[in-house]
Formats: sequence, structure tokens, C-alpha cells
Amino acid sequence: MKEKLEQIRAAVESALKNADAMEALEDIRIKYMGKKGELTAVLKGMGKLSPDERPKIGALANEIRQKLEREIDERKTAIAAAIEAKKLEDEVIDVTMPGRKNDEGKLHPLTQVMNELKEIFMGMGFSVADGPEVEYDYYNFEALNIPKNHPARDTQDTFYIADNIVLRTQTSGMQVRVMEKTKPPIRIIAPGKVYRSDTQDATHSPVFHQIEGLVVDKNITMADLKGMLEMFVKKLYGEETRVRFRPHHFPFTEPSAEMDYSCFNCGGKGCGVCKGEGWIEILGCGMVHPKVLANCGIDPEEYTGFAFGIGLERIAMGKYSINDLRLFFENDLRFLEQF
Ligand code: 2U9
Repeated sequence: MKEKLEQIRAAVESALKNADAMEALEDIRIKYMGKKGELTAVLKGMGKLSPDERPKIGALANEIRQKLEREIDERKTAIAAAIEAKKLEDEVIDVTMPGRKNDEGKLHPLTQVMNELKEIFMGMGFSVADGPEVEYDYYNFEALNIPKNHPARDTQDTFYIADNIVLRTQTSGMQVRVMEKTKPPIRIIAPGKVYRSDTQDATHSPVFHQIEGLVVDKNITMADLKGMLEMFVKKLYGEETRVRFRPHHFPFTEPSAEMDYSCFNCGGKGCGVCKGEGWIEILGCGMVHPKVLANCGIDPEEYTGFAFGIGLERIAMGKYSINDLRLFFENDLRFLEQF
């Protein structure tokens, strides 16, 4: 037994001399002191020794084991230090070198415009309403006084998911839901994506963005509509901006109008941006149709309201002088990086 132990000690010592990597040291440890290692086997066989032999051999075995463990540890520390030293020698860091520039993420131009408009309306006391893009026919059309045979529902304009489910063509369904649940006063904006089955070109896309707004309370008049929307445009394009309203028609508002603002580029004289008009259209609006109020459970005798709808792409195109709407949806970094 004693010879066997001495043999193991000699074998390990010679193996250690040749071991110059962490892996080799670990292999040696396992070979001799692992669960099935040679030294471990000797220690396990101690029970078979005679009582006077056992303490002597036991002490020797333990001494050898401790020595080997210590040596392996020392070698491991030495190898780790050598690796670290080599790494430091190889990796020369020149702190005077210029840094590498990180690519900076940016918000999409439409998100920037959306955020700007939201901020303005929130500053005027509006809260933001959120809702589904896949919408019931009822919320997208019926409640808004657009009956079954109305041309606005034409399958050429609307993506139908099922008989009574559409991709929303406007965000108005959200306002209907709020009116169903809330007693006026109501002052909300409904921003989001909307879908229309248009053929794509420089000014049409099957998906685009809207912000709609709705105010309902006692004694709300067309004067409130005009005052609030004028204030909005002045906040967006500057205090000197003027607005004008032209009569229009929407099924969900009566009376209805479209609003133009004096060209931000020429101030109204006429230029390339406003195509010589001096005015640029920005939104549609009107007094909420009494039938729509009634559909949503609000008594049109007691309450009145106004609503408006703004197409975001048109505003962004004007703001950044972009002449093709498709650029917003192609995600070409050369375009997006400019904002
Ligand atoms: C309810 C009642 C009325 C929302 C309105 C418009 C006028 C409008 C267009 C702007 C450009 C659509 O994106 S666009 O093509 N929208 O002109 N939208 S009034 O009226 C509502 C909404 C909800 C309950």
C-alpha cells in the first residue's frame, strides 16, 4: 500500500512537470483525485488494512493528497497569471485613438410628428384614447351614421376581415366606445393607423395615420371648434399662421368643414409648397351629427360636440418637404437617418 502511494506521488509529480495548461492540470486532478481516481481508490481501500497499519498509511495518504492538491492549485494560479500577463502584453490599448461612433437610433418621422401633435392636444386638455385596428362594422361605420349602402363602405375602399369586421378606415370607433361609457364632458384624441384599399402611389397608401379628436359637452358650438383648431395650428406652425374654413360634407358631422392654414413657407403669397394657392389643407372637422350622439347614448338635446380628423402623412410631407408618401413605409435607412 505504501509503495502504491509513493508510486502515485511520483507519477503525479512527473505529470505535473509536463502540464502547462489548465486543462492538463484538471485532467491530472481527475485521474488521481477524482471520484474514480487512483488515489481515491487507495483511500477507499483503507478499510481492508489491519488496525495498526491503518493510521500510518492513512496519514501518508492524506499527506500525499494535500500536497498534490496544493501543488495543482499553485500550478493553476501560476498558469492563470501567465495567461493574464500574455494577454496584457498582446493587447496594447492606445487611449489616444479616436473612439468608434455608435449608430444612434431615431424615432420614425411619422412618430415624431405624431408625438408633436399629441403633445399639443394634451396641452389643450385632451386625453388619448386607444383601441383596436381590427374593428366591428358597427363602430367603424354604423354608429357614425354611415349606413349599409353608403359609398364610403365600398369594398374598394375597405378591407373586410369578415362580414361585420373590417380593418378600421378611421379611428372614430374609439371615440364611439368612449362616448358609450362616459358621461360628458369628453375631450379626447384618437391617434393611430388606419387602412384603406387604395392603390399605392405618391399620395396614397393602404395604411396611413390619423389623429381624430372629439369634444362633447353642454353648449359646445362651432365657435369652440374654430377657436380650438386655430389655436392648434398656431401652436404647430407659429402664431402668425392664419386659418380658413371651407364647407364640406361628412356623414358623421353636420355642419362639416375642411380647414386650410396659410402656407408656412410663403405666409400666404403663393409658392411651390402650396402650389401657388397660399393655403394648405390640414384637417376635416364638424359638429358631431345628432344621430351619432344618440347612437352613442348621449342626448343631443342636452349635449353638443365637435370632431376633427387629421392625416399625419400629409403634415409630415409638408414639414419635411417629402413628395412621395411611400418613403415613410419602405424603412430605407438612407431616408430614415435624415430625421
Ligand atoms: C365621432 C364623431 C365624429 C371625425 C372626423 C374628419 C372630419 C376628417 C379625414 C382627415 C384626413 C380623414 O385621414 S383623413 O383622410 N377626417 O376629415 N374626421 S370629422 O369625426 C368624428 C369622429 C368620431 C364619434
